[in-house]
Amino acid sequence: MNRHAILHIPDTPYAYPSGKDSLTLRLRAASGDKAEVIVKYKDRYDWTGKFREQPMEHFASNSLFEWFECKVSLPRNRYRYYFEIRDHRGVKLWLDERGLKSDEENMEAAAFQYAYIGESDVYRESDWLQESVVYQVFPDRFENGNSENDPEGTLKWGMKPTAKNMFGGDLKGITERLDHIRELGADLLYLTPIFSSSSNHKYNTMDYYSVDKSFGSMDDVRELVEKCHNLGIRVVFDAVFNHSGSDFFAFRDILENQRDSKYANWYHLDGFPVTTGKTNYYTFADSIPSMPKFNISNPEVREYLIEVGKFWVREMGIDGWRLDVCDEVDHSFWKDFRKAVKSANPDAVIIGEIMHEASSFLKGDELDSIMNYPFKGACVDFFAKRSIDAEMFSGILASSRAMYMDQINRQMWNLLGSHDTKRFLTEASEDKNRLRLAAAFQFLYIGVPYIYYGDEIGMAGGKDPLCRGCMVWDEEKQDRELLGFFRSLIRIRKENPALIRGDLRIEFGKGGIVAFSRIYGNDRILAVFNNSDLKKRLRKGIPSKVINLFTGDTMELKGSVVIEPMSFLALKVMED
Ligand code: ARE
Ligand code: CA
Repeated sequence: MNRHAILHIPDTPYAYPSGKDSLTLRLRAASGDKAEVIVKYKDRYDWTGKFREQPMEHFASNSLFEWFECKVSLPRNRYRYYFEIRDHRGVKLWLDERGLKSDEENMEAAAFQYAYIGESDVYRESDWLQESVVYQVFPDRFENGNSENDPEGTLKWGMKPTAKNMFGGDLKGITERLDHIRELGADLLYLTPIFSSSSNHKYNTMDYYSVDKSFGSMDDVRELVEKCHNLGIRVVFDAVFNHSGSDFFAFRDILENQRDSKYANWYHLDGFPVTTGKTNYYTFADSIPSMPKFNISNPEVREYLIEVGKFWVREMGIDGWRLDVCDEVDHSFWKDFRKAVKSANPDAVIIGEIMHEASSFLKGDELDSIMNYPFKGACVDFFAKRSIDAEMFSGILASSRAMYMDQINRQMWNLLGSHDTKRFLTEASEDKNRLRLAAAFQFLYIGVPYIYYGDEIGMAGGKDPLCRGCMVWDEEKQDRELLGFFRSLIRIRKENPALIRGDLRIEFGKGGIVAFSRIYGNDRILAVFNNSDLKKRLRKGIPSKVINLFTGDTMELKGSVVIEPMSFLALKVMED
């Protein structure tokens, strides 16, 4: 047995409450050991009774590790537990607080302890978030619903986007086009920033309390949110709290009053005189003069931004925030922010923009989810570029799942692209089969599927700013078949709770084939993807009778299933 690989920590994500009455436990071992693991547990104050036993299930694996998981439950929710690990050669070891042991003697003393599950510490997952399908809109490029508010120099709809040009898109436009989103079936509208700001993307906020006049008025915001809610669509806005615009009142005051400014401590200044020319202050990325970074450790700044966070939730009824550059802002701020937003609306959700591993933000007391860029990266490399194989692909996703609580895995915003990346179709050299396969994967996998406006009708576009083209509304120029395909994906997801709430079990990951099951109670859906140019036959984990969720056909399978090149199957298991 590879002892070095064995890991358990009595803390998230290796031990965490799955509800107020149950504890989820995980253990990591070496994947080559094909281990079997049993958890033995009892009440921490039970000195004489026997330990109960529960086998752990295989949960995820990559080329190095395999993770096991199970849920245990006891009346008083105070646990003492240890693990019995057996490898495929029959070697047995026991793991407790002191490490690995080769006998099972005197296990009371040094067993792990999870002393108590405090109800208020239990992470409250968001059912509605898990059920959602996200649709991201970049407001300047979706629809121009009111030409009277167009900014100076507005270009003709559909011209080539550059870093600075504007196309007159606005909130009225989005409101007018909600039927497109509704008919598609998406029901969580995420807008990149809409507050007053000089740029086309509006990530340099000038005023957090007003909507940019080229996007509309506060009444337009109210109308949009209300219409969305009437249609069953929730709305998430973008909060840019890492930095402000250089024309935000506090920074302007510094530029004017320098040392005497009462806002000097609102930013990270290198010295005086502060100038936007030399950018002698900390900015977003490197020396972007229009984006001075806030000193969020300053209580005044905190209070200001937290009020902003509450205001739009409480007064304008938005359903949550997407937090820009989330990983460059203090954890303690997000903890306070979470409390404030949830006090304004306990159902509001908080999504971080973190492009990498984010477990330190996702323990339950800061974010509810992130934009899952590692998922996007894996899908681009596997489906679009074919630069990684099926083993690597499923390994990347497995290590990611192992980092987060199950509740969080069900809430991840699984995107294929955004306003910051090349569009998926462009990554895939405009091969729509690759996009279809990746989209099907996205909708059958665990987590919240996410559509970047226009991907559903076949828009292409290179890296920022080319990925921010004007939405194509001329039906003749839209790929209507692709749109139909996206609609079916959404419908199938909505009709099958296993796809939303089900656990994920990987069945196979080799030779261009990835197969997994989504399991929810007695329901199982088997999803198989053939990302190769050869017809393949899968024999592992094949049930005897299934319904194809796309065609509605019942199929009797005799121990194997054939998958055409570059295609997938979504099969509801009728008989195993
Ligand atoms: C401009 C250029 C970009 C350049 C960027 C940074 O156009 O090509 O990458 O500057 O130098 C907004 C605008 C952008 C504009 C930027 C600055 O939308 O068009 O980009 O302002 O004027 C990192 C951060 C991540 C951030 C990206 C852009 O970690 O938080 O960079 N994303 C958010 C928004 C953006 C927004 C801002 C932040 C600023 O979603 O739209 O930009 O408010 C690797 C790294 C990532 C890195 C990424 C950059 O993957 O691992 O950490 O993300 O590259 O693409
Ligand atoms: Ca307009």
